[in-house]
Amino acid sequence: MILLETLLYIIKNGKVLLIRKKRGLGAGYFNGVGGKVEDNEDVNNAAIRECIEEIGVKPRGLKWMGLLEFWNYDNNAIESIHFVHVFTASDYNGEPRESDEAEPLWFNINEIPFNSMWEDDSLWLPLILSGRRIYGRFIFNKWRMISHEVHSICT
Ligand code: 6U4
Ligand code: NA
Ligand code: NA
Repeated sequence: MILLETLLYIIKNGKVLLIRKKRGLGAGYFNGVGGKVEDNEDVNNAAIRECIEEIGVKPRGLKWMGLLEFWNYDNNAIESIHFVHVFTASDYNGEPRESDEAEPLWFNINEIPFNSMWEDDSLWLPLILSGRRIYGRFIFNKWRMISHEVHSICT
């Protein structure tokens, strides 16, 4: 099963807005806002919609920053492959608010809570926050990362 998903990081005044995810995949972890791209929706609009749904703000100044692949195995069986398009946003309309999916919190760029995030995040999120576009591929077995690669995308 291949899944198409988004992640979005609002960066403003030297801080990045993360959510503590309250349910679904990665519940309990801090992450960007995001979720599954719907039928007849492009990835950009999905990133905007998920941000509105999860924290009630409309992001502005979106930039496409990368593609991540997560290959999830249960021993020899492949369970799911996630293609995740990552965006940053430089501003937003409205005020972040909690929803039943997510609690929004601001973090200094150099104080990201990697110990409470997906294992892969420390390998690529700093690159994106420093403005680099990336491609990454991460292999998980039973939700533990067993291998990884991250590349800068040339322009
Ligand atoms: P539903 O409840 O189906 O509407 P939805 O919010 O659309 O859920 P969900 O929560 O399954 O989708 O989305 C998964 C989210 O988790 C996406 O934003 C991508 C993100 N994600 C998945 N694996 C990840 C990983 N290894 N590292 C990471 N984010 C990951 O940083
Ligand atoms: Na979501
Ligand atoms: Na969704």
